[in-house]
Amino acid sequence: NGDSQQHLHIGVLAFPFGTHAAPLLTLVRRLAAAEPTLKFSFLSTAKSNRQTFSGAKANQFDNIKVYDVWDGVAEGDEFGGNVHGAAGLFMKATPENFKRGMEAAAAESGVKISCLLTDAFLWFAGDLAAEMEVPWVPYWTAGSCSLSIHFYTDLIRTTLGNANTGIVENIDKTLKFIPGLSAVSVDDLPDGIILGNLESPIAQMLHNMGLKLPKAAAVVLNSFEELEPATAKDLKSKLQNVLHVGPSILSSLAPSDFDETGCLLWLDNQKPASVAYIGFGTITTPPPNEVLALAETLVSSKVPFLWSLRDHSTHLFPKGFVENTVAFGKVVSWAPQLQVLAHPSVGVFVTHCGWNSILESIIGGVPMICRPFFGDQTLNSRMVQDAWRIGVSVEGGVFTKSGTTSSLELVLSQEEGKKMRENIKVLKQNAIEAVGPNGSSSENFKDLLEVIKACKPP
Ligand code: U2F
Repeated sequence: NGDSQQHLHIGVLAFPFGTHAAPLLTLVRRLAAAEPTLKFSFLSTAKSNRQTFSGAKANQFDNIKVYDVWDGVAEGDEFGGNVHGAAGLFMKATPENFKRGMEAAAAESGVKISCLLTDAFLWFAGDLAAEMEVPWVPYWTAGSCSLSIHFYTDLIRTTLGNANTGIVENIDKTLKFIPGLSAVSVDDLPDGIILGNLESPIAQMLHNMGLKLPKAAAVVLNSFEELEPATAKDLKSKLQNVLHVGPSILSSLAPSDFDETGCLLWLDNQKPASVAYIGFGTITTPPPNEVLALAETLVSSKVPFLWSLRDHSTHLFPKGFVENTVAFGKVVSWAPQLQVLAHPSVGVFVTHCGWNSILESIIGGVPMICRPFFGDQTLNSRMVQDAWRIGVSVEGGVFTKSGTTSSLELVLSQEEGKKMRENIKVLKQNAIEAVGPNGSSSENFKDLLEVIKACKPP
């Protein structure tokens, strides 16, 4: 009833690296708008909160309160390492930092937390929720294909690896014993599933997550069922309330990015489907030799391009690159990527295959050239090329001048590229329908709301 709903307080725990907190907030905004009586406390590190709520994205919801939690860096220290190091420190600070944050949130609002909605990476939240006697709802910010890999890690290890030696017996083996993953081979798996360091903090975190998922009251994904039907069906049969609610960005209540770098105006002056948009997400820059090879490819092929590259990496360009390509290219430190990919001038997306990038490419109807680096990206790239047929892995797997030239040619000018464009149009239509009235993602979103509203304060 309405009375008890006024007392529902949802603790939202974010993973503060890469593109994790933003999609979680997109989901929370939708929930907060759909049910204004629910109170949300959004907990992440100060740095992540600054980024997530910056500029046009400032918090405009009365029922969402933002709390900073400790990032694990000792006071007075300056952390100079990379994102993996920072994630390690942060994970060491959990769950104590979140516990303290939630205590503050509960004290300030005078309402006990009745549900934990967390990034699925934060596997300990399952135990924390049990301790607090409230349900746990993890949000996987990527696709079902990669979630399935973590759910089935033990099965993959026993089926494909030698349990005694840890040695993979046949590197060509595919994962056809897992629904929806017949196109995937051992080589496509993230480090730490069966190859690489099985004991790394990230590998352990994701393995633990896979083991805890059956405890979740619902498992929410930023994907849509029509994209990965076999995997979605399988996960639904194994876990409670598997809810694909994406592509979340199509129902986002946040305003669009400003076009501070003039990308859209520049694209207005290019020919339809002619431009290569190049971007590698928020964490990765390709190694120097590959940036060089990609730049040389653009110089010699004269393919019009828009390249989003953080300022600190432009020194990797060959000398005079920006000046020599000014007639047909543009380099920016940040692009309004969603709008760029939706622009009719863009013909191909050269991408690292981060999940958000893939969804945005599908929504834009743009085929991809994939150069994955870590985590789910290799697996995503395999799905793009062989399951959905909406892109190719860059010839040779890394950027070389000849391989990149032929991949660009293939997607932009050849029959195969046209076919990819047709395939992606179908997926785009499916995505739009999924979030539309009575669409699968819309219905799943309603179910999620019901799960959250049914949470009783302890
Ligand atoms: C991690 O992903 P990343 O942050 O590296 O990459 P994406 O998932 O592709 O998300 C990048 C987002 O940043 C936006 C872009 C995407 O929404 O539109 N962006 C932009 O607007 N302008 C730019 O110039 C550059 C980027 C991880 F590395 C991946 O493996 C995971 O799949 C992903 C999700 O869990 O998180």
